[in-house]
Amino acid sequence: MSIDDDPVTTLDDLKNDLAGRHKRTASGGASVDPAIVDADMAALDRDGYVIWENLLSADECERIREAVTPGLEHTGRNAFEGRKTQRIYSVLSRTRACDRLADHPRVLAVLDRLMMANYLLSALQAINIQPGEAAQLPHHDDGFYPIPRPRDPLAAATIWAIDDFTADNGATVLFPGSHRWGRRPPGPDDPIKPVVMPAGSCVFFVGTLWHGGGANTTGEARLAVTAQYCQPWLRPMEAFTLSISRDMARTLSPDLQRMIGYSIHPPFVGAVDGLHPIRLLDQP
Ligand SMILES: O=C(O)CCC(=O)C(=O)O
Repeated sequence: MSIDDDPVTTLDDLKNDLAGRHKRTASGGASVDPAIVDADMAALDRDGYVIWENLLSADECERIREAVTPGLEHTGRNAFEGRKTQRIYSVLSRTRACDRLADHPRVLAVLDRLMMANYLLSALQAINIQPGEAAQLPHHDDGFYPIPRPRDPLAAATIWAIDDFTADNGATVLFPGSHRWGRRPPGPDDPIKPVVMPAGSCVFFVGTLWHGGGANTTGEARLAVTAQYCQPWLRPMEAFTLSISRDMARTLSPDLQRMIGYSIHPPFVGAVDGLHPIRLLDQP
């Protein structure tokens, strides 16, 4: 190659996708009608969240419940995790039952616009809020990245209702519009919205939106699965490249492979030995 053909002639060229064999490919979000994504983006810009009802069938919810229920053993260790809330971390390394939630086209279509290319899966967890649980501490999910607000979101979250979410069984509580706030936390006069939605629905919100699990004053538990995502240059909450073996990674969808770290944030964030990490999955 002559110097004239060199793909890098200025430092700005390093921001491009320089991968040879493993160029960036479209995500599953490309299958969603752009007009639908426009409406979702408008809602996110205005409110900080959008609710999609009935994306999963009753059978799909049942399969997820069957897959995660045996792992619901421990209650939380503090008021944030919830003393009467059971959580399963690293769901991706335990079952394939929630994969289609984590790489759902409707979710990816919005992430494709909200985040930089090759955004990452930051967490995949099941959350079962048991009877008697108090409301969770309000928080915003990208609050542990020490970059002052107001700012664009560094992350985004989905919460999938596996049980119906009702106003008194622990439905997630949102503070609409709080994604635009500066440093202040919610106060008693701020309007709140319990995300009442039928099982199989999903609420998507940006990482700057204040929210929390609701109090469960009913006699039944409320099961949900949450998938969270972050910019490709941030450290995800859950270290999936450590919890997922290469053999398991080979069985994942290309979207999930990319989102657990078999991808590059140009020019070299995430590289292995100077090369694209997906090459590891071609090796025995
Ligand atoms: O379970 C919920 O509804 C919300 C949980 C949550 O926001 C969290 O644990 O970060």
